Amino acid sequence: MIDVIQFVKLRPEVQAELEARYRVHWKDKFDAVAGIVRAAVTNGHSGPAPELIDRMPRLEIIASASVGYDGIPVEYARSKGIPVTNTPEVLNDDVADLAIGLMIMTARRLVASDRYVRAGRWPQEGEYPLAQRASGKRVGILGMGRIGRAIGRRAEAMNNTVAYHSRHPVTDVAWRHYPDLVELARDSDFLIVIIPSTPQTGKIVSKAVIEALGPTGILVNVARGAVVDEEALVEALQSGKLGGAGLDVFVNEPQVPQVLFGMDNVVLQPHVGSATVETRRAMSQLVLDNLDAHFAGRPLLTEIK
Ligand code: 8YV
Repeated sequence: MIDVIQFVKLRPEVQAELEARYRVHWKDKFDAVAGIVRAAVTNGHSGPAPELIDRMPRLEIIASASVGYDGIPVEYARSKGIPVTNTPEVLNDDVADLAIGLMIMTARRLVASDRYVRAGRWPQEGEYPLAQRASGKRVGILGMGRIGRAIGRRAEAMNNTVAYHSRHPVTDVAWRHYPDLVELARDSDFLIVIIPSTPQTGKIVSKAVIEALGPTGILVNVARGAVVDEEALVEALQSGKLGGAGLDVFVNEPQVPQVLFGMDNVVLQPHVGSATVETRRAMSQLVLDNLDAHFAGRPLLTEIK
């Protein structure tokens, strides 16, 4: 049997299949099994770091249950001849749903108004203050990959005008491309962030971008905390320079800036973009399928190039 080390668990039904076909070891036994493992199962934020890769001389493949791979040293692994796979496509709809959900929830103040009902304030205080529309507006998307396209289609179905910023215009969408992110933010009511976290995209949503979005603008981040200047974001929300924010991701997860907890114009989620049983099952299955393909000598299904 082929030895596999797991840095994260898969969904139970896929985990059972993995255990039926491979000899599985957990990361807490790393020292004992580093010399024999030929595959590592991980996700976008759980490594293994280069030092650990160096300590696994027989490692042939790293399979990640995530689309993002900012926490995996992909180039380092590849330089050692170890391919890395991720799970693109299968989570597009879930992440796009959450992005649009956050856009609506933040604009319409759905979480704050839910709290209003639960606190028994409706009969006492009457009508809840008016919110903002989430349709018929201008939606800017930062990042126009697979998930960006799925978000754009949904935003458009709500009669929003869609525009986007990415390094290069993409040829298969008709939406307007903005070469300048500040300009896109200035021309948007909502800015939805779905760009990979890389050294180049760190804090790409800067103070200038946030302030260009402005006092009635809403920022939605379903990418990674690191791509937003979180300090500038908090400050802009406190001072009213930004209208609101719907956030699924943070710089220092699971820590969230506590000052956001009291803000009714902010909706917070615990990094759940892909967190449905259907999608997590599909992600797990793709991890297993990549391992199976590799050890059967077939081409990998979703290798990160
Ligand atoms: C989860 C994600 O964080 O796919 C990604 O990049 O951010 C998420 O799906 C996670 O990796 C699930 O294990």
